[in-house]
Amino acid sequence: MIEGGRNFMAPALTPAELAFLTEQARVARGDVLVMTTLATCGHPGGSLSSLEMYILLWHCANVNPAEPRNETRDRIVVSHGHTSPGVYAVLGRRGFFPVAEAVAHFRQTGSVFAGHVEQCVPGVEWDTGNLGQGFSAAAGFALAREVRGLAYRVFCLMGDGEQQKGQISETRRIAKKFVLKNFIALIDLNQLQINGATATVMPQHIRDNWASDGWHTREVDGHDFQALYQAVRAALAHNEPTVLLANTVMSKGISFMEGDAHWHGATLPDDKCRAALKELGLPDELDKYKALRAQPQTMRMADYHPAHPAITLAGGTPRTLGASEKSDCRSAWGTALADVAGANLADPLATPIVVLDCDLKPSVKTGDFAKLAPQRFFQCGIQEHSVATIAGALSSCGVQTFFADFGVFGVDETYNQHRLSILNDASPKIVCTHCGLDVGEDGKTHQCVDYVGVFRNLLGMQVIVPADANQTDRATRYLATSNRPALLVMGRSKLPMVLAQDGTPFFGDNYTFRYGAADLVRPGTDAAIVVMGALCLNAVSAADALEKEGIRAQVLHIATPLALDADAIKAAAATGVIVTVEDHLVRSGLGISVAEVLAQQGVACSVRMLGVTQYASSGVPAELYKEYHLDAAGIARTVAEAVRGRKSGI
Ligand SMILES: Cc1ncc(C[n+]2csc(CCOP(=O)(O)OP(=O)(O)O)c2C)c(N)n1
Repeated sequence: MIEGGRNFMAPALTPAELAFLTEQARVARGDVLVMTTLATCGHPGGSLSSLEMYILLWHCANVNPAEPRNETRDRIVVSHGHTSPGVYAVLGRRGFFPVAEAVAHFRQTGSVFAGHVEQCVPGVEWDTGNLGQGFSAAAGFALAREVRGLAYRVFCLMGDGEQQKGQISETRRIAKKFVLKNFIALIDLNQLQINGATATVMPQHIRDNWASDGWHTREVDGHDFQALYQAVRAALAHNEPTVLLANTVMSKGISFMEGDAHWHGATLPDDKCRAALKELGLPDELDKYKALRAQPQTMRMADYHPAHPAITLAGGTPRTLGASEKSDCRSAWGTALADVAGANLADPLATPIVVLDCDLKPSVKTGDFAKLAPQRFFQCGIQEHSVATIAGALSSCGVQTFFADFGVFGVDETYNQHRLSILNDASPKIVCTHCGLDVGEDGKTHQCVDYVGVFRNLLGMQVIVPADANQTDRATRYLATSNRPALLVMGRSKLPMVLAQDGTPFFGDNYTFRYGAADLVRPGTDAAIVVMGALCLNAVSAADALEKEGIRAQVLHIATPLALDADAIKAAAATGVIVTVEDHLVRSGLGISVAEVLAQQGVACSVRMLGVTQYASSGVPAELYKEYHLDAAGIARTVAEAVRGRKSGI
């Protein structure tokens, strides 16, 4: 075995190294074919065209199979994650795990060796296969290196069909703007994709596209180890992002598979696999691996436990606005963020805080932070898909990452990017303003009324919808110190503070945000208004009006709709009437969540749900609220009807 991990220091590969790498390629080709034939599915074509690049990088980069998560390691990200057979074969042969385990159990239920690469496999940096996203994740790793002052390199491998994905051009520009040094992209130019020739499926000008975005480009033979080695060395010598355009052949090495798009995602039957092994001069071990596949796996996904980087941040000094003050929640978030950043700026051990912005700084109130820490504020333009993925990757590298945006873009536009961040155990903080009907006059294209419904599908994601500026302040400090992914939801309007019965701010000096805790703003025994977010004020006004009619309605505010306090909901149900109130689609938000808790607890209670029931028109938020009975009068009316209905047995 030739020693690996030598950092591309030597001027050239030695003949002994070349011979070693060539032999690695031969046996790895056999691994790819056997594992895909055994699984009867998978992607041999691209695996075989990218194979030399994988072997070269994992052999020469600064990686150590004994310490696959060492912080100083070079990051090798495979964005065309369907080439997992090639990745597993190479990592196995490089000593990250026994290659036989991957060959035998590829794509088998319970195994870590999934159809597309996942980071439960030692050596894999990011779950990919949603084409275009791996490159953004790689940019996130490169950005983390700049922010944290580390010295690793980032290599990202992609397919040529993958270049059609718009997210790649977003990332290209971001990488160029922030001069992400030692960031090298390699494109497997095998000129084929699922439906045939890449030029026919979608004509593109790959080299021109990269060059016009300011990347240094260089062509190379993707199957020639020495040429690849020299190209990588030259790229590393450049102090700017470089792309290597690697000319390759799909299914390289197997005469009857080469250059045929069919083998992008088709596997050889047994007899053809045996013939291919023969052509490679390898022993026919198909039957041996068939027997192994029937044996128990030793690398199971269930045994994989991701290690979250610790967050070391002080929460700063909470700020309480007085009973007579008004503020929008987004200003409170911006002020609290800057305060937290300021409180930690001088501490060398504090986790760095980064804000990613998509041309909305004045509206999403990240200006104070940008002034305070300009080197940690990244203006990324209107490129939300890339930014969402970069946020996820950055957050997984010991950087507390805030992605601030409008709800429609930060939630709806970027759902699959966040989903992949979650699959990668990342912990981005997504901060969305202008949510709900509160965005008002911008109209339905900008009314994000599904933030709970959409994000409830992201397992592990926290969703926080504060009631007023004071609760926003505390929630922001909680987010800054949390190592779990989260969405902070805010509207647009300036509003008064929620007050306790004694007239002081309900979320006052002694209040601490706790995820999953409900806020009993008003006690009451005749009915319960269970409300989410800034509509809490209307709910309190409704409760005050109802009291004058002799109906004592409690107001239970829920800031964490995905983590309901079951005891608080049961207590609300004990009144006999629950009216849920939300600036969100009724069918997927708070009301449904409350009903779910009641059903799970076996509690019978009349529930009426107020919220958005259709895509609304433009309009002043107060008028839109009135239309959907979400103003104080509408809430009071609904509660009174429900209470009367209950008493008369309706
Ligand atoms: C965003 C996205 N859209 C579609 C797919 C389905 N898909 C998987 S591979 C592939 C073709 C990729 O072509 P290329 O990058 O050239 O890879 P190669 O065929 O060389 O393996 C497609 C369309 C996907 N994985 N991700």
